[in-house]
Amino acid sequence: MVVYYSLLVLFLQLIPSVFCQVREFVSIDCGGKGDYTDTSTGLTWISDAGLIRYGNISAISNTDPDPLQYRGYRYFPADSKKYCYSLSTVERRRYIVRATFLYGETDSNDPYPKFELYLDATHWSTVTINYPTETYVEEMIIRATSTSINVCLCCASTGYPFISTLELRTLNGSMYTTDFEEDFFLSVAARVNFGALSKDSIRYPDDPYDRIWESDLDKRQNFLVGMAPGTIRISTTKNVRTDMRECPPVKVMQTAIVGTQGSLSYRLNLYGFPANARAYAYLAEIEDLGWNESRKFTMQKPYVPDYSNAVVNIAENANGSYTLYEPSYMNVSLDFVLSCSFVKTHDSTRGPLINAIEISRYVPIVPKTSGQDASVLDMFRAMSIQSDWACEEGDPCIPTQWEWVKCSSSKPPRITKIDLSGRDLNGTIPSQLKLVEGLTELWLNDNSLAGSIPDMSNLKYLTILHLENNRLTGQLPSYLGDMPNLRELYVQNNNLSGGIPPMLLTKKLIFKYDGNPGLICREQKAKRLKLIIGIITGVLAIFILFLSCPLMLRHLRRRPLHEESSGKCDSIHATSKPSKSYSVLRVGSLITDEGLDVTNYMPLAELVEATHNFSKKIGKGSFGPVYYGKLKDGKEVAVKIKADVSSHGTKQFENEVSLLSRIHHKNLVPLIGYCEEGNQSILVYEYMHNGTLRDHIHDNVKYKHLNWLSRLQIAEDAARGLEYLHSGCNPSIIHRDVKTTNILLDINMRAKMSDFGLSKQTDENFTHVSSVAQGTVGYLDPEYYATQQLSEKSDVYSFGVVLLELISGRKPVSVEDYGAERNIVHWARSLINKGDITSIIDPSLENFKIESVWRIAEVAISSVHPYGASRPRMQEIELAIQDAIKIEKRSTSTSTTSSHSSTLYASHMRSLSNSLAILSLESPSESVVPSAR
Ligand SMILES: *[C@@H]1O[C@H](CO)[C@@H](O)[C@H](O)[C@H]1NC(C)=O
Ligand SMILES: *[C@@H]1O[C@H](CO)[C@@H](O)[C@H](O)[C@H]1NC(C)=O
Ligand SMILES: *[C@@H]1O[C@H](CO)[C@@H](O)[C@H](O)[C@H]1NC(C)=O
Ligand SMILES: *[C@@H]1O[C@H](CO)[C@@H](O)[C@H](O)[C@H]1NC(C)=O
Ligand SMILES: *[C@@H]1O[C@H](CO)[C@@H](O)[C@H](O)[C@H]1NC(C)=O
Ligand SMILES: CC(=O)N[C@H]1CO[C@H](CO)[C@@H](O)[C@@H]1O
Repeated sequence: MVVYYSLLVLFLQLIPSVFCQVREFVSIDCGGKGDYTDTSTGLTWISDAGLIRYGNISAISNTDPDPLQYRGYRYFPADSKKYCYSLSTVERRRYIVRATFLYGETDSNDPYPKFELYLDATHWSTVTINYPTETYVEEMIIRATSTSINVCLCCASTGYPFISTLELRTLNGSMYTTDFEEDFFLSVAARVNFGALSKDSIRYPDDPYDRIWESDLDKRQNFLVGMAPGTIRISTTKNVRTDMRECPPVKVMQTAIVGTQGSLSYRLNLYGFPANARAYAYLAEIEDLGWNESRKFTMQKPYVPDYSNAVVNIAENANGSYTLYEPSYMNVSLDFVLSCSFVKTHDSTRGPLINAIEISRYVPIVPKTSGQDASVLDMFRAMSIQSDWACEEGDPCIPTQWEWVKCSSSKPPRITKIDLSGRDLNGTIPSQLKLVEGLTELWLNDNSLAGSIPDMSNLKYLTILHLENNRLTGQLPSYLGDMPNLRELYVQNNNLSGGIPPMLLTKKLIFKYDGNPGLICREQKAKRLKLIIGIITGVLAIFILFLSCPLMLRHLRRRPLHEESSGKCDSIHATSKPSKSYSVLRVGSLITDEGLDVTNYMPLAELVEATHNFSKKIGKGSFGPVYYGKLKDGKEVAVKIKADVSSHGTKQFENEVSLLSRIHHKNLVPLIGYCEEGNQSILVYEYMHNGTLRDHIHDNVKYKHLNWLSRLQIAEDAARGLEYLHSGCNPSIIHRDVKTTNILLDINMRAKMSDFGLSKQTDENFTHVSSVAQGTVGYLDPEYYATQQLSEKSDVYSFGVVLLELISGRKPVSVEDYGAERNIVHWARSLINKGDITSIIDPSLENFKIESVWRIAEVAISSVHPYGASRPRMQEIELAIQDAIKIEKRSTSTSTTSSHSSTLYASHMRSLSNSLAILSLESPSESVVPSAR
């Protein structure tokens, strides 16, 4: 039996080793030309040439040639197949599996690759190359589930799948044990060495397990954004004892950062989050404290109940200086932006200290295809090892099925169809076929199979069986007549002999058996039998019908109850399955006419009266002019007149009204009526007393200044409205024109989105940059503009611009404000990337928490990411805004936290923002602040 004949057989010896000793690694240079030793690490790299059948090699020319493994990569076709490397493992041992990707600068204008990475059947990551000169690293910590693992690439949505290196690192028996390892892998999201001496990361040989400890000086990472003043880097040359379970390298523990003014903070982005995580801090006292000194601190953020009140005293916890202490959370739920802060207790003389952290996301393990099914498939593969079909790699079913099998969607998947017609199979049909219990179709016709038909009597779902045109011998087994679901049985042109089981001739079944000289056909007998069986079956059927009648009646009676909840837009909860289809209402056919009667039809005369013959114009939307009106019942309304009727036609207008009248959400401006008379198409909306958000931000004459908390609340309302359009409506609605003039404020200053679900036509700022891409200058998603592909992420981009406007109080496009950069996105991005947030904050804002502004700035910058796929969803943005509101409200609410911690928090805030001379006036502890400075 040849199983995985093409696999690399790597013997990972179990060397009995001293703790933290060097172990054997597998380092594969994908697309590499030969084997070599990397002089900087001493690691031996092998070429993948003998390990994988498919893919081509691409060389990277214009990148610096070091290290060698990044001189080229292997790439695979962008087809429906998956391409896998198989690595030998020892079952239940723990490993680090690391795949890296460096695309390199290319001359072509093709989009950069985006594809999927799988570890066995578990989705590991979506690899998205945004920057071709950056090395993307995916690292998974696993406990091997069997004697080999597959790392598969597939499903390119742009470009083609490729890989630069694949590494397997054996861990010590108990390292990285978790309570969840039966069901979860750990995907490493951050492993940071604080106080690093250089920008280089630390790995083998300093780390005997070759974990990569990223330097906090690495500019790309922004680990120290939002750093508290007084933060210094310290290091020692003395040895640090690290012989605890996770065993970080001594070199990592010899450096640290210290908050000399009492607080320490950092933030980082955790890709793949929000999620549940395993989080470790690695701490060691590496300063020599005097007898009368102490270092005690607590973690203020993120707030984790049960942990945040615990006081850390490193030397005491570790029982001595220069000794590792590794407090950990085995299961903590973290957001995309991790913002940490530590503050010293008031009886402590030194500020907090951190040497390193490590955060990994729990990734649920998806079960592989049933092992017994896979073993049978392997037997078939072994019959024809040279052919392409037998060389398909990885799991037979996940993420894509092998070309010759079909699978059930159960967990684990089972094989339901094997199609090996005409594949040059010789040998006998494996007797283990009966193990494939879910099989419904088996096609083995037109091969050279010999021997007898094996026992398949337990395959109760088998409906189609093709064995014709082989060299099968022996009898036609009698169980074939008893298979309950068999509908098609072809055995012609074999060497079968003996009698035909009578049931086969009487059953309702397509049965072909000619061309078998030895088969004896007893048709006469069979016909009589058929009659008798027919009668018996008839009687039985009637009998069964009688029996089942009461049951059926009961069933029928119950049914209407299940059919009640049918989905209208307003009854669909926001968490319902996101719909794949989008409606911008240009696609009229998506919407039916039902629902027109929900919204009032209003005669033109009534509207003329309500608006005093359209005398008070209050605005101009993309739809047309808007007038103020007051209905007879006293209700104030905004009346929108459609400017250009001719180009649309009434059918479309009806469709729009029909859809709009079914959308109800407290953060969307409600439609209360419509009118269609003469050449006029008119929509009547609830009147929003406080005008547009734009007026409140940019028009200081008409309205009083909005403070930060009100801005946050407006942002939250608007985000909710948009989120509802994206995921609460079916079909999903893309707004296409999110901007501050389309965010309206009601009498209570609650924000509602307006102007959604309309065909956009006439707004002056509305750009007609191309025949398809439409939006307002300054808010228009550049990716949508470039690709013409509209998605919800285009709204996210525009909303990001709105958030930047809220922070800065500046307009989206302005030559005076931004100079050469011209727009708010470039301007804000470059400042925020430098860690300089104070320069973008609206100078008229007072009394705000810088942390809260940071939270919004971060989510705004990720929202205006050039690539839609990298932007957050509205739901994540909403969560970020809620976070910011929580932060903002913290000291103003009657505090539940202990008074000393809020004191320190306030002082921390003060020192952070002292360049703006901002201090939260509500802070209950003014008097304590100076002592902390
Ligand atoms: C790899 O190279 C071969 C021959 O040069 C070519 O036919 C094939 O299309 C290439 N494969 C990919 C994925 O580009
Ligand atoms: C972590 O905790 C959450 C909620 O308490 C639970 O649902 C989850 O199963 C736990 N484990 C992991 C690995 O996520
Ligand atoms: C600790 O004691 C030394 C003298 O032994 C003194 O100079 C120093 O100020 C003291 N530090 C504190 C924080 O009390
Ligand atoms: C702590 O260290 C001291 C010596 O430095 C030793 O005597 C003591 O047993 C240690 N305690 C523990 C709990 O390891
Ligand atoms: C058929 O089987 C024989 C031995 O049983 C083997 O030598 C031969 O290569 C096989 N033919 C094919 C096409 O696999
Ligand atoms: C296989 C192996 O090296 N196991 C070691 C892992 O680390 C523990 C200490 O925590 C040692 O006791 C084991 O021998």
